[in-house]
Amino acid sequence: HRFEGCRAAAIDLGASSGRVIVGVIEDGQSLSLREVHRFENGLVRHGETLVWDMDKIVAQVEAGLVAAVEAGAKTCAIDTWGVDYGLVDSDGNLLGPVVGYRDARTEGLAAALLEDGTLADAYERTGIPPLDINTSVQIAAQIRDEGPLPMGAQILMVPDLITFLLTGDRGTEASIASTTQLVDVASKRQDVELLGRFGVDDAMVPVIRPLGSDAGEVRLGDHAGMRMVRACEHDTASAVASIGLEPGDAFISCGTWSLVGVARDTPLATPEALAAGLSNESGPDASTLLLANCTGLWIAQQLKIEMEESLGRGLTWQGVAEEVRASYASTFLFDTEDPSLARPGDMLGKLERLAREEGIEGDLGVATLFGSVYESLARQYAQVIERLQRVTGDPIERIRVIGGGSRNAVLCQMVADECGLPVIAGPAEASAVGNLLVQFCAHGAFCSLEDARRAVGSSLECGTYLPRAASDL
Ligand code: LFR
Repeated sequence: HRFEGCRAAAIDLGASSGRVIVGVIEDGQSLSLREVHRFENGLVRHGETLVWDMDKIVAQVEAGLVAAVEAGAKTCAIDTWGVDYGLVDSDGNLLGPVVGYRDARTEGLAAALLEDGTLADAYERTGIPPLDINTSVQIAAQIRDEGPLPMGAQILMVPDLITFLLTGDRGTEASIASTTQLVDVASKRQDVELLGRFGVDDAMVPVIRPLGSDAGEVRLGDHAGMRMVRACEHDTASAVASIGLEPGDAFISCGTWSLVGVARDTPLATPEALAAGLSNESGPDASTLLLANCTGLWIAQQLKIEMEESLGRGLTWQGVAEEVRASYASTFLFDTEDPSLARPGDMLGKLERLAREEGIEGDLGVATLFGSVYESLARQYAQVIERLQRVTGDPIERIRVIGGGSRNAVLCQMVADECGLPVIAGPAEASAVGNLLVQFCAHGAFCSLEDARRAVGSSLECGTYLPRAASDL
């Protein structure tokens, strides 16, 4: 039976948590998920710099993989956030910390690189707008601060770095590579000329390997035998891989970030798309994800931590949602893309200032604060949906909210209302599901991702939210 032994582990790392999820195909038609390991993640200070604690992350991933082997998983694959990288020398040593995209070293640098010509044609070439978080911009900041990259060093994106540390295999994959702003949008190969402008020669970037290819055996001591597969290593692409998008569908992949976009057969790197702030990232099945990089649950996550401190009690997401549902009345809306909100620290103070600018004084409370965050996010997403329709000329008729944010019923309803469109919410573990489906295809259990989704789609939980007329609100 071709489904026999069809067990795989997804390592899904987000900015606020990491998890290892074992997926099993039962009878060829339902996918069951079991989270075997979860840990908290977040940027930590290393002197003045915001970095990822790679030792902790790798140790946690290994603990998760041991549990996954014990649960019978035969393969694993990893997906993570985009843009961040580590440098590895020819002996395989990690050179310096892995700096996080929220670090201030790149502040204003994308605009400066645009101005001096380095990134002048980068959008046409790569399909990625000049953003301070891009790998390209981070490399420029590193070279500015530390001098040329060491001879023989290789730039490994976070999932590639972890793959290397687990198996010794050096390589990358199209979706994560596309977040660097250093890959040619048409050929999906490294843009050697653009790399050269950053002082990077092509030996410093690994080869882009095909989806589903083998990345070696995981070195797990006594727990031998597990192999690593290259899935869509960018969590956004993995999340989109979990759902079958119909014509007229847009997606919102909602976690710490929200990626609002559509899947297309071809890139759209026109001046209009650039003016609309749209990225062309590499998606599953050779698709291009035309999307805007929006703030997701980040503001709410930071707010929750600070509110817990100031209230002196724990808050649960469920409890927050109930308070918002019971007593939120639209009060103040703000620009969720305000750059000051992207950096950690004093989120409460920043929101109180924004509220005062709208003439709202006094203690805001949980319902008003979180309700305003969610409504402001929903309004931002509705604006992006408008922009996507205008730039592509294709009407959007339905929204798929995927990722952790799909569990947030208040937010999903607000998205439906603000966009005036039905929302299908789920799967919540979209990135892990997309990651697993690529592995099952690599095992030969399905002929294509489409085939895999068709087989297991109905076993994935999804909810529906219909837009309410303004008069019902
Ligand atoms: C989401 C995500 C976004 C990317 C951001 C920073 O987790 O991968 O797609 O723009 O993180 O890397």
